[in-house]
Amino acid sequence: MSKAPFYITTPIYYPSAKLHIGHAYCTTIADAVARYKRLTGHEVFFLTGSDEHGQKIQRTAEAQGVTPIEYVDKIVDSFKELWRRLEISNDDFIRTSEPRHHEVVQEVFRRIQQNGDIYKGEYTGLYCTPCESYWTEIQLDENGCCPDCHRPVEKVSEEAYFFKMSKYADAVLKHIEENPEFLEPKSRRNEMINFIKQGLEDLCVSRTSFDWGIPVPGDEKHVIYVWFDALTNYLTPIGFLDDAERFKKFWPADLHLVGKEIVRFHTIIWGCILMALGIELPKKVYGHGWLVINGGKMSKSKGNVVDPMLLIDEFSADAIRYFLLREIVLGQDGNFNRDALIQRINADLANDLGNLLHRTLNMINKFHGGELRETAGLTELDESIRAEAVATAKEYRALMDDMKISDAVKLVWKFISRCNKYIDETAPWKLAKDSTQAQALANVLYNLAESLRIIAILIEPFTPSTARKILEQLQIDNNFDIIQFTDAEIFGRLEAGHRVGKPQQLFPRIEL
Ligand code: ME8
Repeated sequence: MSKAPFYITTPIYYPSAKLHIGHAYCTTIADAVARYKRLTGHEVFFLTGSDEHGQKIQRTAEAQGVTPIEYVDKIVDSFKELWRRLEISNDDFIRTSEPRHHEVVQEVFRRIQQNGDIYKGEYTGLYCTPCESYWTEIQLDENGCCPDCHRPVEKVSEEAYFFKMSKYADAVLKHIEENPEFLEPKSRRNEMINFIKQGLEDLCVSRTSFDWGIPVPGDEKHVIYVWFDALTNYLTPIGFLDDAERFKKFWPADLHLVGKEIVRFHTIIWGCILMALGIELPKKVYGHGWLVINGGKMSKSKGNVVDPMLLIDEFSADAIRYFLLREIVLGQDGNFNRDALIQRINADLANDLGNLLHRTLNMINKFHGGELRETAGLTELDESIRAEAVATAKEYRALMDDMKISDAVKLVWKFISRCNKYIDETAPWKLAKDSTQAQALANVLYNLAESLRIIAILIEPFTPSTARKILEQLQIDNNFDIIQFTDAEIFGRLEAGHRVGKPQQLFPRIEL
């Protein structure tokens, strides 16, 4: 059976500095979705990358006495290293400085220009260099600064190319209004509808004041506006220019996951570009919230950034992934707090999950020499834990399909707590002392091992390394290229006679 394709993207990150935990948040959510989709039998293409052009990068490189490409090469290596350590399962990494991307951007520009939707004119406007964004007078904040980053804007005047966004405004508005699933959550959708209703001006899509960018085809003193260049990255690796079949398979993208401040670019500007190209719009743009520290956005200029690499060194990638996915409700802002992180590690990972695994394997080893036995004559309690396992997998699927990721995490941990309670209720150490209870003991130990097998599959999108470790200790093949979500939907896959391994600690407790 051919697998349904699923194309998911993160934004491509600016290599203007090292990435912080806020960037890692975005990529971790995308990774959880990508892994879940693979588990449920999709052919996933998961893209992330780096957005390397623009005046800001050029200026930073100059200030450091290196060329832009020398500057970005080093930073992009650090992105890749972070994603490797965080176990991000991206299928490709697009760099906008790559020739494959230049070709696509120039072709997109050329096609729109040939249609008459890109024209030459004179631009006078207010530009925020750090955000690479043009603003109109009315959009500025109360101090006359950039409404996003609140830094001063510059008045620029130059010959430039314009993209006829105004021509597509109504069509994009209609698309947003008529397709509620196109832009989520709902709050973002209302913002964009209001934004378009205020009127869209044509967009300036070229600059002449610097040259670190992709040249306008046939007029090389202009470079293409960095957002026009960046958004087009989503078309580059799926065969837009060179593989029509592959392009048809993966486009329209199933999900562009982006931070809330760039929803405007991904729905309105990108929507207009795609319409001008005569290409379908992505199926969904999801605008997530920000990771904040004491209520303010984490940013380099505020000096409040948290380095994900150091957190991984200290607590492990899975602990960080768990915290981000569990603590922050997708679509809302969430607070990053070290004490809260440590509490989650201790309570949920070391205690609830770690103890369940440890106690289960310990008892199977101690009472049954590490072997699972045939079950028979189940009690109501035994039946209820089995029913709850199956119900958990079912509800989990519904939540994940609905992007309710933190709810899905909580649901699995509710089942983990239920399993721990089952141990307390059945008291296997007492059953082991009573020879008339041999079957009851076999039933409890089997149910626990089987529940852990299911838990391991359900947590793989969140904490992949922990999932593999649990299966390894249960001595079950832990190759997630083969394991499917359906393996978690059926209780009773483990065979009597199966031998489990010795327990090993999953998460050490952290002293506060
Ligand atoms: O915007 N919390 O790049 P970028 C949550 N190059 N998310 C955060 C965050 C925080 N504290 N800080 C940043 C760009 N992000 C463009 C994208 S796509 C064609 C071009 C998220 O490196 C932010 O919301 O500034 C955004 O989605 C992503 O990191 C990249 O930000």
